[in-house]
Amino acid sequence: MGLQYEVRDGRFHFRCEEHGIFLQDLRPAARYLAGGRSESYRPALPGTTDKILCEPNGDGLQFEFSLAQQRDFAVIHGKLRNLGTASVRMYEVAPLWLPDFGRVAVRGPTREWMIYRNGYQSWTGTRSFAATDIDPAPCFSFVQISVLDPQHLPRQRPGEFRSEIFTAIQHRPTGCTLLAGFLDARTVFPAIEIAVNANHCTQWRAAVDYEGVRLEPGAELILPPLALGCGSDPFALLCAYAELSGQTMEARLAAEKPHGWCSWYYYFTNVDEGAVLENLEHAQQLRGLLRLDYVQIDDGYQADVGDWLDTNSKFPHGMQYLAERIHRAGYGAGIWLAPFLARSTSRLAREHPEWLVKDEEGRPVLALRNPLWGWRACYAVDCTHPDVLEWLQRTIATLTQKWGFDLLKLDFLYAGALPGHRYRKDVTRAAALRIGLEAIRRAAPDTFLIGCGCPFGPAVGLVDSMRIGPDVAPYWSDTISRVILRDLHGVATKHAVRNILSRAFLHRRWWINDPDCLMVRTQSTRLSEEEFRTLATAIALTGGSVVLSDRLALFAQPEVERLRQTLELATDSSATFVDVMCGDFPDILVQSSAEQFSIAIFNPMDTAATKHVDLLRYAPHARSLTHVPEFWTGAILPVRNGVVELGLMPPHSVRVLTVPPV
Ligand code: 9PG
Repeated sequence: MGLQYEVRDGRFHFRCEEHGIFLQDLRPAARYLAGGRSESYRPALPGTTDKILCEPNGDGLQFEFSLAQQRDFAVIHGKLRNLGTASVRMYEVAPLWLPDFGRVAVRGPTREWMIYRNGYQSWTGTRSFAATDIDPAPCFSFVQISVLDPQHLPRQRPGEFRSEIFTAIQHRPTGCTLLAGFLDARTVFPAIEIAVNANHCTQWRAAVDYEGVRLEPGAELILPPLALGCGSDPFALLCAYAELSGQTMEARLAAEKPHGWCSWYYYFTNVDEGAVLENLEHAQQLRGLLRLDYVQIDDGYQADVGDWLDTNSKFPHGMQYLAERIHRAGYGAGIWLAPFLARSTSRLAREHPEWLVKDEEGRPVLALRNPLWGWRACYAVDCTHPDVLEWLQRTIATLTQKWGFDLLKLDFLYAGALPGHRYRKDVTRAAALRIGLEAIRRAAPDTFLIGCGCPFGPAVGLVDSMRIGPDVAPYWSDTISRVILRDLHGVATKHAVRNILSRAFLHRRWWINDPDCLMVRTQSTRLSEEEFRTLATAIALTGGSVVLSDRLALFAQPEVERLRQTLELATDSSATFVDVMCGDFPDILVQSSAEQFSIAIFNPMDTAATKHVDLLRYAPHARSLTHVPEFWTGAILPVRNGVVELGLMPPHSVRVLTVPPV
């Protein structure tokens, strides 16, 4: 039984007695500018649930809602109409907003709650927080722009959260969970904003930012539908929500996920033609082991950031030559670019300053300072400029149709949605990004597109795959990731693994999840054996692509063995359960398919910990087992009263128990 809903006393009420979930006395709200006046419209609702037509206000704004049951969710569909005679500029529009006297509660006191906070883009650390925690932002604003939405930085006060597109709140002791999520985020950035006191939410706003877009007389805004659901398995709720929203947004789901090789995590910007050819040659030796679908050249070939068709001197024969060589070796050819970034020194930025997103003073907006590119300012490309769209299509058509690349890794896409002034004034930042991505898709209808550094909604239905976490690195964490990135956001294997787990349910529902690369090397890395296994387990058991990023010439027995084991564990299906609500880092994952049933237990902590797992809780079908094997070590562990003792688990380690499939 799902949430019951009614409209009473002019307000929305949702409740589920079974799970102790109440959303009481909520109202819709809109903020807008009319003739320079800042106004709000927060009407009472008439008492029906199928066509809720609100009283228009003095400026002629009118909300219309309908409530419907869609699968296990109660869904609010809404429209905002301008019946007035003057155009208004819309800012925040919330189908559900909590006035002072309302209440949103989940079973018990908020100190027993966990709140899932989804991040803005691929690299934003995503985890659940205790309701009294602080959601931390990186230290410097030039770092913040590369992982957060500069328009909506976290408030960094205890108990205040903004979760992009969707959220879940769980009463931890009973498991009772409320899920709230918008079903369509393709052209807007919707979010759920929450603040709590001891017993319930004092703020609860499911809102869409229209950023001042005009609503002309007679026109209407269709709000993205908002789904509310409840249950006691938050991961199952998130899966069901991802399924429904993925269908609403017409997600693109490739039949098969490709495996590949990527130059970045061994060569970084030092990649050259010789390195690509060398790896191409050594890739042949992996043939019996790994179905390698593509070889992808990452950052480092371009003359400058923005000038994607000009190659630097490390690639003397140009990129078409390399694409041909890759094809001749029997692989698909992949190439990286950051289509919405231009470095100040690039031909693009110098010849077309009018193509850049501008600030109030007309200066180009800063999009990135990257130490690997010499710290020089990179600017954001204005995807709403008609000449930019033409340039984009020409560039993409050259890379794919002329040069023959079959796969594009589209990076730093957040730049396309940075706040600022654009050529078109009638579109949101999200819509601007989507316009750019649409142009790319038009120019390359059959190319496998991977989004990276990308706000999620605008890419659904356009990319085939999406990076769902920060970059891996040949280390677990470092001072920068711990201090500046607050142990949460940006580059670090720890941060990558956290997001691979916390966003696992999006796989094959919004796209193919890209967990980032696997490094199997045993040299030139600070990752320990345990840390390697943790990364490999997270990648293998969440179903995403396996992409190697090592120098293949250095592969010896240990590397081959690591790869063989990882592939033995790898699956194509989304995880069946991840304890995403347990706090900083999910520590249990279950993968159940026709071929395998695996339970992974993580110790993400910096200290060793004694752990056990209640096998029957996760694998009730394994009742008769007296022993289970641990996948990585081959150790056989006894099952006593349904419990497996894992002993002292070292820091950053994992144990994978494999039981027969259901
Ligand atoms: C290439 C890399 C790889 C990698 C991407 C992305 O803030 N920064 O300076 C920053 C630099 C690199 C980065 C992310 C952020 O990584 O995720 O796989 O393609 O670009 O430059």
